[in-house]
Amino acid sequence: MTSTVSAKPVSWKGKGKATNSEADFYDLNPMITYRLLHSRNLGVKDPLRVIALCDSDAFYAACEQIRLGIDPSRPLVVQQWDSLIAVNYPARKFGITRMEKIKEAKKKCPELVVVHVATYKEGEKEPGYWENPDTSTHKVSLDHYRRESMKVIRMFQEGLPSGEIEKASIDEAFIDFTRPVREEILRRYPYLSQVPADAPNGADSPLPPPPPIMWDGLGTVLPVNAPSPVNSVIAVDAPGDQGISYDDSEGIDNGDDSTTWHDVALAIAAELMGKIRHDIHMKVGYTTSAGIARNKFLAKLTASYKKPNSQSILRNAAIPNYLRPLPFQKIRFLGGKLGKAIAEEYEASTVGDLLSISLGQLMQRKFGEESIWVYEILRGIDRSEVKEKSAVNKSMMASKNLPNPIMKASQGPHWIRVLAAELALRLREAREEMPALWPKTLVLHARQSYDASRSKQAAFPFTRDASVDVIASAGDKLWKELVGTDNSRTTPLKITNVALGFTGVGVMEVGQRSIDAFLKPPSTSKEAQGTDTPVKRKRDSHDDAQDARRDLVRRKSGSDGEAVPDRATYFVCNECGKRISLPGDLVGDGLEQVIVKEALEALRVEHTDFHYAQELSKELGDSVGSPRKFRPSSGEQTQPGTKKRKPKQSGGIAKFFAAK
Ligand code: TTP
Ligand code: CA
Ligand code: CA
Repeated sequence: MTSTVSAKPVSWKGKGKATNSEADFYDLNPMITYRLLHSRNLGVKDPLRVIALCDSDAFYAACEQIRLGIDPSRPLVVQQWDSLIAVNYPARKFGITRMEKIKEAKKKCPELVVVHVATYKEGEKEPGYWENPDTSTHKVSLDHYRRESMKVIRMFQEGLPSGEIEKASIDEAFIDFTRPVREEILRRYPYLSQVPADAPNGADSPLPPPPPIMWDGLGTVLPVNAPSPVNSVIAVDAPGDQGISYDDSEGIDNGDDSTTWHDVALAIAAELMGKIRHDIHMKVGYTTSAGIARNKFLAKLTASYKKPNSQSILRNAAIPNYLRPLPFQKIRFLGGKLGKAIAEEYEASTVGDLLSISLGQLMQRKFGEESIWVYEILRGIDRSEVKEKSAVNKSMMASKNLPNPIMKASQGPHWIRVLAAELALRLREAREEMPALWPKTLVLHARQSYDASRSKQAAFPFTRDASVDVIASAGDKLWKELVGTDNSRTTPLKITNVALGFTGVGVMEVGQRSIDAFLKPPSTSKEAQGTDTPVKRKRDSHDDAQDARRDLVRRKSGSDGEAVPDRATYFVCNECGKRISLPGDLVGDGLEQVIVKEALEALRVEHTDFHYAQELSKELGDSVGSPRKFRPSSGEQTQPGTKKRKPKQSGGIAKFFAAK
C-alpha cells in the first residue's frame, strides 16, 4: 500500500489551542508537543493513542461456508437446535435475522443453506455434524469456530508485531496501534524527530501543523458535522443484523478542515488495519469489519458503523455528533439495571440527554462508584488498556443446559462423558500451541432447578494423556460427591445445568525449562542408581504413572524445606535443595498475590512432576522423546547416545514430555 498521507515538511508554526468548542467533550484536540511525541510509554494518556476493534462478519456462518466450500454469495445460516445463531449477509438481504425460527427463515428464502452447529454425542471423542442432533442427548461444540478464531488472531499478531492484541470474544479483538503508528509517523515525517532550534518552548513546543490527509481508500470517515441517520439506531454491543441502511461515504469527510496529528495517526492505523484485513480475507477467507478511534469504547462503537467487509474511522472531532444521538442504554454496562435506573432518574434516552448532568449530581444519586465511569463514557472517554489476557490461571469450561433435567443421579455420567470429550479436545488443542500446559483442578458444577449452582472440585491428576476416560472418571467421582447415587439420595433431583471445567490451567514459561532439565542426565549418585532398573510397567499405562506420581507428591510435599517469606515468589525444593523461582516477568507484573500464589503452586506441582518424571524415566530406561526439540538449559549437556523410543508408544509422563 502506498503512503496516503503527504510527507511534505511544513514550516514550524505551532498551534496548541483546542479548536473544538464542544465543552462537553473536552480534550478532543490536545496539544501534542515534541516531548509527548518522543515519549514511548504514555499508556492510556497518550494523545496519539489509536485503537481498533476488528470483528468477523457473520462469523459462524462464514466458518461453515468456508468449511463446506460454499459460494459466499449464497444465503446461509447456522442453526442450533431450533434457533439461528448466525446469519450471513446474503441471507440478511431476505430479511432473515438471528431471532427467527428455521421455518420462517426458509419461507423467506427457500434456497437457504442451513447448517446445524457441530455437536458432541456420547461415545464419540470428536464433535461431528450428525444427522438430527438433539438437545436432550447432544451438546453443542464451538471447537471449529475457536480454531478458526485463532487463525484470525494469529494474522493480527503476524501483521503487527509491535502492537498489543486483546482477544475480546470468539470473533473480535482489540488492537493497540499506538506504537507502530508512532514509529511510522517518525519514519514518514523525519523533521519531527528533532526539536527545531527556533521552537519557543523547546521540547514542550507544540508540533507544527500536520500535513493534509487523503482518506480515500482508508475506510469510511465518520462525519464531523451532521449526525448521520445511522447513528441514532446503531447498536453498540449488538450484531449489525438489524437491517440498518448505510450511506456509502467511503473516505469522505464532510466539511471539517481542522486536521490534527491524531488524524494522521488514525489514517496510518487505517492503512495498517486495511492491509491486515485484506490478508485475512486472502489467506483464511474471512471478511471483517473494523472500527478505529482513540480508545476501546469508541473503536467498538465505530466497528459496527458499516458492515460487512469494511472499516470506519472516528476522528476526535467527530466524537460529539456521533455520541449525542446514541441511545445510551445500548452502551455496554449501561443496558442493564444501571441504565434503567439512569433513564428513570433523568427521563433520558440518548447520550446527549445526559450530558447536562454534572459529575457531582451523578455522584449524589445512587450511582456511587460507577459515577465517574458513567460520566466519562458518555463523553467518549475510556481509560481501559488493550491487554492480552494473562495466560496464568486460565480455565476451560464445558457446560450444558438440560432441557430435560437430570432426575436421577445415575443420569449424570452420560453428560459428564459428553462434557469430558469437549474438555479433552480443548486441552489437546491448547497443548498443540503450548505443550507445557496443564490443568491443576477439575471442577464440576450442577444447578438444581432455580437454585444457585453448587460445585465440587479436586486436583486433576498430572497426565499428558488427559483422555476422555481420564477426565470422565475424575468427573464421575466429583458427581458422586456432589450429587450422590440413586440409592444414597433422599431428596428429589432436578438438575438443569451441568458444567465440567479445568481451572488454573497453568502456562508456565518455566515449564519449558523443566522439560529441558528433565532431559538432562541424572546428576546425583542416588539418581544414577536407577538407570539400570528394568522396565517394570507397560509404557502406555498412564494410570500407573499417575498413581506413582501421587505417591511421590505425598512423599515429597510433606514440608517445603527451608522457611520462605509470606509473599515469596519462590520455594525451596526438599528433593534437590534448589530454590525455584517464578519467572521475572510474571513477578514484576504487579500480579495480585493470589495469582502469584497460584502460579507458585503450579510451579511446585510442576517441579515435583519433574522429579517424578526423572525417576520414572530411570525406571523406564528411557530418554523420553527427542532431545532435539528441548535444548538443555544452563549449560548442562544432554546425555549423548541415549536410547530413544518411538514417541508413539509412550504414555503417561513419558508421553507428556515426548516431542511433538
Ligand atoms: P457477532 O459478532 O455478534 O455476530 P456475527 O459475527 O454473526 O455477525 P456480525 O457480522 O453482525 O458481527 O457474534 C459472533 C458469533 O457468535 C456469531 O456468528 C454466532 C455467535 N453468537 C451466538 O451464538 N449467539 C448470540 O446470541 C450471538 C450474538 C452470537
Ligand atoms: Ca461478528
Ligand atoms: Ca463479535
